[in-house]
Amino acid sequence: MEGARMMPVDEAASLAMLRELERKVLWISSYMIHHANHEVDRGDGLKVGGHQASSASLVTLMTALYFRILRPQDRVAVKPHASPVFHAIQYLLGQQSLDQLQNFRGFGGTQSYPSRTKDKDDVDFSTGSVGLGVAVTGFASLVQDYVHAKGWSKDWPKGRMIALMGDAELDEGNIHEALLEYWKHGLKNCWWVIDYNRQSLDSVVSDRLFMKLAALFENLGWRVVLIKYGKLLQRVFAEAGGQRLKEWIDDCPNMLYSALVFQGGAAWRRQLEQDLAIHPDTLAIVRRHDDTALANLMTNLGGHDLEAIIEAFEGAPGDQPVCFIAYTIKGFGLPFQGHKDNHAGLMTKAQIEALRLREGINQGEEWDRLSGLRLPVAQIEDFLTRVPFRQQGRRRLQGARIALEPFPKLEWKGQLATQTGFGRVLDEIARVNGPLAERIVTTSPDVTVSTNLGPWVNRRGLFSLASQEDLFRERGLMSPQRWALSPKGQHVELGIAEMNLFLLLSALGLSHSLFGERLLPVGTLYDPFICRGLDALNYACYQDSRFIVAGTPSGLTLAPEGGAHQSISTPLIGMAQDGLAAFEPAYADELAVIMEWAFDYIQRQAGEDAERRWHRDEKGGSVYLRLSTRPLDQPLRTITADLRQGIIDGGYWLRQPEPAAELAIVYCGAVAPEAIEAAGLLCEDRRGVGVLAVTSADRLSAGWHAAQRAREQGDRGVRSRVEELLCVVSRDAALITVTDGYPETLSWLGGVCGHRVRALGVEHFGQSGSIAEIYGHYGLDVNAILAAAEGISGRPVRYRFQ
Ligand SMILES: Cc1ncc(C[n+]2csc(CCOP(=O)(O)OP(=O)(O)O)c2C)c(N)n1
Ligand SMILES: [Mg+2]
Repeated sequence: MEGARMMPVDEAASLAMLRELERKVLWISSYMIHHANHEVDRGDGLKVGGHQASSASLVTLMTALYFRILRPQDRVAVKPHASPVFHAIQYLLGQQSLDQLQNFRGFGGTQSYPSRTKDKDDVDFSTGSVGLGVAVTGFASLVQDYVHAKGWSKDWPKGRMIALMGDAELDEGNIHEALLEYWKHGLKNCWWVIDYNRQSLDSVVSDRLFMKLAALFENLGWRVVLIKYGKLLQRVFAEAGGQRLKEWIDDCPNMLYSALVFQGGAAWRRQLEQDLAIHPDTLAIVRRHDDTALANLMTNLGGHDLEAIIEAFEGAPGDQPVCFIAYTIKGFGLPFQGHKDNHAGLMTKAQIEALRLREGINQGEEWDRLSGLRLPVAQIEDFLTRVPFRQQGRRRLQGARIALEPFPKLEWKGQLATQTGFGRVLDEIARVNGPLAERIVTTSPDVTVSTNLGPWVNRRGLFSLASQEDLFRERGLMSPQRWALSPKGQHVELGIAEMNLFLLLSALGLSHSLFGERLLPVGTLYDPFICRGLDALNYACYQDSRFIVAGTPSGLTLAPEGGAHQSISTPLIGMAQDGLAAFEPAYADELAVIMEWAFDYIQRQAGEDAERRWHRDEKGGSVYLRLSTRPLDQPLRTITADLRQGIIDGGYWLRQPEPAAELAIVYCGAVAPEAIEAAGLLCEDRRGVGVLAVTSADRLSAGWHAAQRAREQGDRGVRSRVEELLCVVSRDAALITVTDGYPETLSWLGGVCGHRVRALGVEHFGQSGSIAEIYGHYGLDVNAILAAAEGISGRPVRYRFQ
């Protein structure tokens, strides 16, 4: 019989210790939240919240994991609202400071949601936007497989990538997209532990739907482990009449169960007496328990029972991803447990006092790491120092910098599109086959060939843990694509889901930190679909993941391929996205310069204080290249050091304006020919019209803002690139800006030195046709530029068509 089995002494002692720690974690996390809301005067009288109920839900599971199950190589994404639990555990392990706890949700303190970049302790994956932290774990596991398949990461064993997730997170579509992708790649070392409290933010989660989700996991190769009942209940179920009680619980609607949890022992008794009146054996069980014991029994769900949890974790298979569905009670152990509206609930002062007394914590000892624990301090400390998870201290690894030399020097002749240039640079890197080529990993959501990654893939192969020859090739059938799959391959082909692209990039771009091996990830997608994956892109940047992403083709230049896919807003996304340097070159030689710089930039690492310097370049980041399929005549020129710097800083004069010129044309990207031709025509009746090539509106504007800030802080000599560029334009002159994107990408240039501006760009989209037709239709052609010149100067222009 279950209950009669004797437990080894060590195991019993370990469980007793964990039970004490569980109480302590609940106390500290609750007190952290309470303190932030009641004790800290933030001057604005606002409560900062803290999601006590949501936090309490995971206390037992996290106690079992962190103090017993986890190893240093395991990486965890902790549910956003369990942040206090995570930090409390770190504190007990001696890896978090008291002042950080006391400043929960405050400026510079522990973050509301675990954050790799802002928290000072050891957060593996940021969470916050629900679904993303969960899904990144599976991709991290695939990256781990990749790194090990290459024979790297020898000093760091494979770990489990774990998500501690809310049940409502399964409503997010990105989770389901990820599950399909994992299946294709043979995911293994991944655990998703679902905090199945059957509550979301607003309401109660549907139980019947959830069991369908469990079937979905199984269908996709996961082992599903239910952690449904605790040991108390399991023992009672084995007694006479116990099965009836189990049936009663299984049939109990979530709403009723939640209400009874909230109401407590007497309510349980009333309900059970009524429902089980004709089952004397079962009633006897109920009557044997007093109100407190009855409430304990009836809320003894698996997710709050250390023994049941440990049994499940320790018995999990090693060769499959595992989904644990842990039944829990939102707010367990707190006064609002089970209440359907408890998500944002905060404990009152009286309630926290009652909790303090219940946990045996003396006044004034609220923050003591070990106060209120009923085991000898030395024994607890000894246990804590031996917790396997903490044996490596802070687990932030570093990957050595990858040398870029020799970076290919290509000659660019004739007509070329930037997308073609992009493919050629990668192809040449692959051909040269140096350390750079070895560390690049490419990926694309089903647009590998159409974004020009084909030549790279032909040379480097597709990644898969299992080898598979290219059948077409084996049979001698003609195809430009050689798509053999093997563990040596360096391209990860994804299905069409841009969320997955950015989540995979996010994981690849953290490989140095998670696995100690630096990768240089390059992803491609059609530019408009950046919006489809935007939250995951933002998430990747927030985690300080490092990668290059090429959005191509972009803008109206997609012309005949489909009006629906013309991207307009992406240049603004590139500018506004923190952690992402955006470029939109017109020519292949510019792109080559940018790519070389980008492979260095994504590897830079500087401390947070570097942020305070006026230019943040030393800090590094990710890079976005907005490219086009429009072939342009390439300039025949040598890239001088000055030109190189201009391209990187975001712009240079293609043709310097004469001092008295009344006009300059500023262009960005594939509209270069229109800008140049219009300038040529305008020069017939206007003196020395300048042409400014913008390769990065993002970096020009960032540099400008930074320089202004630096000057305001006393660094008066600082001048940004864009200020240097525009100061040569007479103050009376006007700027005509033109770009194949939203006009405000460049219109701000007028603010730099006070020039009048006419900003041309795309405000409407959707027609397909030739580029000439579409540029004409939407006002981006030569004639539109001439019309703008006429409009802004008030004088007719000779060559303008009416
Ligand atoms: C993408 C996104 N949408 C909405 C929210 C706001 N939000 C925060 S938690 C939450 C629901 C949480 O439910 P669950 O995942 O079950 O966690 P629990 O608190 O019940 O453990 C919502 C809607 C969010 N953080 N991210
Ligand atoms: Mg929930």
